[in-house]
Amino acid sequence: MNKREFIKLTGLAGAAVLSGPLSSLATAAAPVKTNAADPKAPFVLPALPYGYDALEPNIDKLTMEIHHDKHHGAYVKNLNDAVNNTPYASLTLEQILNKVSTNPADKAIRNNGGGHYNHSLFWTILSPQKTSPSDKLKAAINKDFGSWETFQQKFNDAAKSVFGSGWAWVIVTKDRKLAITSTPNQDNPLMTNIVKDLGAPILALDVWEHAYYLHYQNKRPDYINAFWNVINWNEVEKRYKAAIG
Ligand code: MN3
Repeated sequence: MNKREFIKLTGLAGAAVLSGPLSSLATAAAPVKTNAADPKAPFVLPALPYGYDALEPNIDKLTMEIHHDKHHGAYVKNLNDAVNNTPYASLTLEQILNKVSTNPADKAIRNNGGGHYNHSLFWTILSPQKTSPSDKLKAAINKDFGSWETFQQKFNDAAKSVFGSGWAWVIVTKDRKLAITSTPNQDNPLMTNIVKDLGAPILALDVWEHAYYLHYQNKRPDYINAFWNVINWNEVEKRYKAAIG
């Protein structure tokens, strides 16, 4: 394997060529693989790193099947269609997020590029194995939020208060601090020209109804509580370390 192939596989390509204040933060971005063999479909749906039923009873099998295969699958297909024959076609996903704007002409790329990035990240920060945050991460949480309980409460409040569809995030800001934020729809904290609270995402929760409605119906708070049982803290830690450099 040559260096270029290695970079592509490990997802570092986008980060390496990004410029601007988020260039180093984007190193922590989800490793989104591209399929260079097919220039008409540069983006591919990543496989789930566990079985569809692996997160039961916290997240049910049917929700995972529809969410990954149909919803995420559609974001990938629509993103490929949207970038085709545009200047975006030659960019990595991280570069697209950095460039995309509120211009209505960017709408499909914004929604589907965000959708592809956000879900690629989301699958990796879930795990059927019980993990726990490291002492290092806990110390950073205590420093930036005061206590674990405050951190958890603030994250839950952010997730509950998204009106309609969107995401709650833990990010590392450019001054290397942890922060909690939320975004509507498929926007995310790497969209330099769109969102106010920018940073490297290390934890994310999808609060679109498609993420929980089959099992939890209108009870979003129950889904948020269950989410804490299936967080892959090893992955969160990896992203935290990459973000603080
Ligand atoms: Mn979703």
